[in-house]
Amino acid sequence: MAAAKTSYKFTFGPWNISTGRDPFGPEVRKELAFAAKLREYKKLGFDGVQFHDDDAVSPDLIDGDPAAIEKAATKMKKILDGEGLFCEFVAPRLWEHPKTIDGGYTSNSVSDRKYAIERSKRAIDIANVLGTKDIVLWLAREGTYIREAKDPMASIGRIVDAVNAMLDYDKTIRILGEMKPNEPMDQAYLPTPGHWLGLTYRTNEPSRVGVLIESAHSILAGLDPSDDMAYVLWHGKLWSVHLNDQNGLKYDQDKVFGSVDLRRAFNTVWVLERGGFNGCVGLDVKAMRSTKPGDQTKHLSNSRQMFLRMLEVARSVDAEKVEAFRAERDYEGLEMYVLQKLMGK
Ligand code: XUL
Ligand code: MN
Repeated sequence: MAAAKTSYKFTFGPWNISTGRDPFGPEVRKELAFAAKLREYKKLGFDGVQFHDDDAVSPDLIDGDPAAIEKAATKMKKILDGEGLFCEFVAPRLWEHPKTIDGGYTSNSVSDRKYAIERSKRAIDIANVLGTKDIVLWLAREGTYIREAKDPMASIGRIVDAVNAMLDYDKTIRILGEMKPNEPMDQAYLPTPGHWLGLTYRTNEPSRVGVLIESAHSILAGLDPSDDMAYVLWHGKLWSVHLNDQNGLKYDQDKVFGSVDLRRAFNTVWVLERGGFNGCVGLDVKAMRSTKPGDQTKHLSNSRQMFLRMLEVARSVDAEKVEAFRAERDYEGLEMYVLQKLMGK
């Protein structure tokens, strides 16, 4: 077991301060200016920012001249430096552009697949300017609404080809897959961290391909986030997490970490701590739609507070006691020990 960390670094993305727009209704809060969002980070106790490519560089520039992209990214880097923040990762947004309507890397259109790879290379350029080596791939539209729509074997090969193209383009970047079983697609390719993990070993440089696990995504797949995290930690490939919570198998809710299931949150923190997790603690959480503008960042500070509180609980667990319960096969006793801890005893 790796030594416990003394401190964790906290991150979130600008999309985590949102207007409340959902598929059924418009904005209920005004969009906060990007610079104003960045000013919130330190106040809320956060250290770093997660970017989509077009969060860092205006969407109008993203398909244009690479020199203009670099210039815009340089400006963003200065703003980050001014706020004392670092960039954790850059993720190419391959799910909103008309050329990604049928997926990016797995689109049936040759020219659209080419667009997805070119755009991913630009995301790497942006990451280099922002001073991070981590590229996150959420494979949002890499899947189908009906199984016959794409060749499922060719699609997996195309994802590997895209990852290899990125690894070749820059010999220092790392690629982290953030898998999700559904939404926006009915059926996603590589729906779980385990699926992605298997694929990492078939890329040209497995040591540079790892995993970001989001709690809600594991829950949506009917899996326990801490088991997914433990599995990937064992492989030395858990390089980031998106912690949040989720009420059952519904749409991706991005609720405050620990707000639905305290025991699941405890297990998550216990595994991260005992497994020597070394990445940032990302909190991919959303405010409730009914939240008033003045409260629109509370879900972020609350999630961070929940993590830190759970860390205290996890650190107060007596490992020898746990071993004694295990040795006696007294799982009822162990369960009560954990429940008492969660109730503050
Ligand atoms: C989607 C999701 C994204 C990624 C970044 O469910 O979690 O916010 O984290 O692209
Ligand atoms: Mn996420």
